[in-house]
Amino acid sequence: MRVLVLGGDGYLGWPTALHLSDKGHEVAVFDNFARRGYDAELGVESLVPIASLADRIATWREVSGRTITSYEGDLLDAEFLFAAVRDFAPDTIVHYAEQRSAPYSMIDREHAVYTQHNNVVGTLNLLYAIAETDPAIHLVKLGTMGEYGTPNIDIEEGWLELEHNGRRDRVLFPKRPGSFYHLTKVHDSHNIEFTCRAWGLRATDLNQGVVYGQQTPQTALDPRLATRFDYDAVFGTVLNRFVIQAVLGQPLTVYGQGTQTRGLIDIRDTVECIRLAVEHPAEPGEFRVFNQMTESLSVAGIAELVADRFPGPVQIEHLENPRTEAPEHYYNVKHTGLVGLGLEPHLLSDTLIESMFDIVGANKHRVNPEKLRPTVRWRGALKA
Ligand code: NAD
Ligand code: USQ
Repeated sequence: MRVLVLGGDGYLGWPTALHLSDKGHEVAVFDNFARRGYDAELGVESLVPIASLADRIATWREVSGRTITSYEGDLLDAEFLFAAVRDFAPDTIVHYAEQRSAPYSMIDREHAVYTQHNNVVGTLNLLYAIAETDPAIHLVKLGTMGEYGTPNIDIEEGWLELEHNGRRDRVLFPKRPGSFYHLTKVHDSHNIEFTCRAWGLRATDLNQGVVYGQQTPQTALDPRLATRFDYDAVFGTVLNRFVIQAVLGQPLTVYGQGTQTRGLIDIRDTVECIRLAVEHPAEPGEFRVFNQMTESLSVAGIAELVADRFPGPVQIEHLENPRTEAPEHYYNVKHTGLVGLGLEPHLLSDTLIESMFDIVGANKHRVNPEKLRPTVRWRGALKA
């Protein structure tokens, strides 16, 4: 298949492009390098050095003999986007190209507006590009488990069968997201579902949990193929951050009591889920939703697991939670759709955590320890 990966220079987009190329698909990546720009803005860098997109692509060609096409541009530039879609003529578009940090979206009004504009308008441009170029293109869109929040009922895969006053209907599962970033994913889901209904587009919305890990079999082939590894309090995600903090001898920063529970997934399963969705497309007019996570863990549980595996003393520190989130809540998520397509999950293992300790150990001199403590407060956004 011909697959265009939007956000193909990012943490997940690059390993996905390699995985799909490795499996024999014709792959192109599209990116505006906004993510490298946030690093410059925040004064941080990926813990693991990352090559330029051109060097990554040249290395992949050297290592595998396979070609990846690249389009350097912005989803907000509709003319460029339409031209790229026409030029590459994909069967599938995998859409990762959004501002993905909840804290970044909560810095102040400018960052909230940037995030909503970038994500929602970018996706809307894409829906028009698909509809006007070739409505048969299958859109595989990255959503997030955080769209649902933490409701006091079981979380279904996108849709809910409902009985109300004696009548039944199938409705989109109610959403209660926890940041302006997570809200963009809800807005996207509604826009995408509408275009499936109104224009007959076909889409798979993947509500993904927090990703951990940094290597896939393809990125491990050459250091120039490495994907990014974020440690800072704005872009670093919880398990990756705790592993890095343990190696640095810094306390693991558990927000509140750590009783919040989240869905998680190994980066190797992320790229495989995308392959499965690509190779088993939604039907024309179908808005299909999968919950892309493999297990649920509490934040305190993740900290204990990392501390337990680390071969040295580790301090766990409970900070006042900078976010607004439910400390105690019910969490029971259905996630059978991708397993039904053939996913064989890598559950969190000692081996994986230990391999991450090694990756961090080799690069720990690159960390700026001042960027580890959270500075963005959910109510702080009001002051700007
Ligand atoms: P990332 O920031 O590393 O990658 C996103 C890429 O998209 C970047 O390379 C960025 O430059 C590009 N981009 C952003 N806006 C763009 C625009 N307007 N035009 C062109 N390119 C643009 O993020 P990631 O961690 O790889 O996440 C990828 C996707 O997966 C995001 O949509 C995110 O919401 C979702 N997701 C991530 C996680 C996680 O734990 N990392 C979990 C669930 C869902
Ligand atoms: N947390 C801590 N200490 C830390 C960092 C985080 O206790 O040092 C807690 C947070 O309070 C939260 C949980 O860990 O309860 C997860 O936080 P996170 O920063 O790892 O994840 P989140 O902000 O939800 O965002 C990440 C990605 C985002 C993706 C989302 C999936 O950045 O792109 O959409 O995970 S989900 O959480 O399922 O919505």
